Amino acid sequence: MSLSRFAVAAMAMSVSVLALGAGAHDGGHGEGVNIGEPGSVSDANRTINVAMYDNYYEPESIEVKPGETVRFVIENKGSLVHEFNIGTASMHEAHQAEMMMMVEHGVIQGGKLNKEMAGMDHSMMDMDMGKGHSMKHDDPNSVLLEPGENKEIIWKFAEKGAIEFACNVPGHYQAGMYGDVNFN
Ligand SMILES: [Cu+2]
Repeated sequence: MSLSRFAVAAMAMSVSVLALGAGAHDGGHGEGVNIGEPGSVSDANRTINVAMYDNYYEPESIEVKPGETVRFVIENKGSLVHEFNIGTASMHEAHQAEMMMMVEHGVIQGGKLNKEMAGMDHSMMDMDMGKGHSMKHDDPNSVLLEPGENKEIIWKFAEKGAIEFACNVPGHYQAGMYGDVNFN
């Protein structure tokens, strides 16, 4: 998450969290938890297929080894736009504020994504979003899919940490659309 993205997310959060974020360089990683990093397909020995429905995942949780690189193939089998995002609970909470803005600006419209708007970099929305912010949904730890779409994420997990995969489309996390990453 870039600084500007973090700043915008933090604005929607409490003053105490804002103060914490200002002092913590790794604020975007959530209390120092290392969520891992984008991996190379050549290091991935395993594919995990994840199906997204309204509003849950199949499987409900996943098992990985510390340091393992996994190829995720994510498919949206629901009727709404859904996200697969690897992060800590606090990262997901911050991202939900951003997703709320994407809904308010019409980037996410129920079962459709306004891809033209989602790809805009510096737009008229800068007035609302803060200069330099964009509606781009391009974090490497996340995909946002329309019904019927599928995409891959190659992810290299770090050592153990409290990590979840989650959908941060407004209301979906609250409806239970998240699952644990268990390290074995
Ligand atoms: Cu969802």
